[in-house]
Amino acid sequence: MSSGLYSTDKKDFDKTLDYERIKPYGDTMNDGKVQLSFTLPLPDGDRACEAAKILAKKMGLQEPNVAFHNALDDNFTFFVVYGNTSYEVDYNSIKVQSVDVDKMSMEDINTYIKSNIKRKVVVLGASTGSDAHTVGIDAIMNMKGYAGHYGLERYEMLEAYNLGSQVPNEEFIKKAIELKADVLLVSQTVTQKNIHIQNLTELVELLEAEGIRHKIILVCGGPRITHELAKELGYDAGFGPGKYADDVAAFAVTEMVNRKLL
Ligand code: B12
Repeated sequence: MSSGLYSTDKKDFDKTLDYERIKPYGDTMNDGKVQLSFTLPLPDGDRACEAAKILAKKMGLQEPNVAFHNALDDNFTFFVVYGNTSYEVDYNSIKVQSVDVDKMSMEDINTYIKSNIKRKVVVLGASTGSDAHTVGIDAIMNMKGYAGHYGLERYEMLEAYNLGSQVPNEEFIKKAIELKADVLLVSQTVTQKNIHIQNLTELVELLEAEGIRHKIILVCGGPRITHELAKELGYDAGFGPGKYADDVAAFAVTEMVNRKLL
């Protein structure tokens, strides 16, 4: 659990900075400048720009300016509006649940496995249920990696299998048993009508019914996944945007060692 509390010495770069009253930064500290983009189902023109400004004011933006507007077609216009927000946030009061593990590089993780687990770790990943999005799970698993982070297939001490998308939970578990997987990685992107919760919950229930949940490190990820949600649903961890193969691998291998799943 990290609270995000800031020590006062961090204020040294600007004396007017108050972590209990954080406002967006535009040109000067605390000016509250924000930029907002949206589309209105209106033809481009002066009246549409005025509509965009009125809407921005109703959203709490003071002195809104339409910085950019562009007709998408005859009936829709895209806007970028710039203005000052009247709101602020108490940063010191914010508490978030985050995965608590030291950063490790691919090399560190391989060395850690060699010293502590002394065999290859089997990792099985998929985008499950009806979810057809593969880019997230590929980012984590593919050899070539993503955003400068090699995927798990590249790790010398991991045996990584990516089943792709639309994998039914039953099939995923069958493969996990067949491969004697140590770590299961589930990707969920679509959240319409809470389908991700349904898919993720069903997987936990099926693993429990098979009597193997406690033997496995179970991790989910995706654009709307938080660590807090993952824990609530019975997962060991959850990872969202900005997290990569090394983050999940570091968590999985330390968790295996902590839980003595060797
Ligand atoms: C590409 C795309 C598609 C492609 C997918 C192709 C493919 N092979 O993957 C296609 C065209 C097939 C598609 C289809 C649909 N899509 Co789509 N799609 C997208 C799009 C544009 C990009 C998603 C993406 O690739 N992101 C890049 C990856 C790298 O990011 P990421 O998934 O977040 O992954 C990172 C982290 O989340 C994390 N992570 C992800 N998974 C995992 C797993 C683990 C274990 C870990 C540790 C970490 C992790 O690590 C990654 C790297 O940091 C998004 C919009 C957007 N710009 O985000 C919409 C979007 C996701 N799609 C959406 C929708 C609605 C659909 C459809 C339902 C549309 C329709 N009506 O048919 C269908 C659903 C089909 C289905 N059955 O699933 C919505 C989802 C809304 C919602 N919240 O539910 C979005 C947000 C678009 C929108 N604004 O409406 N889509």
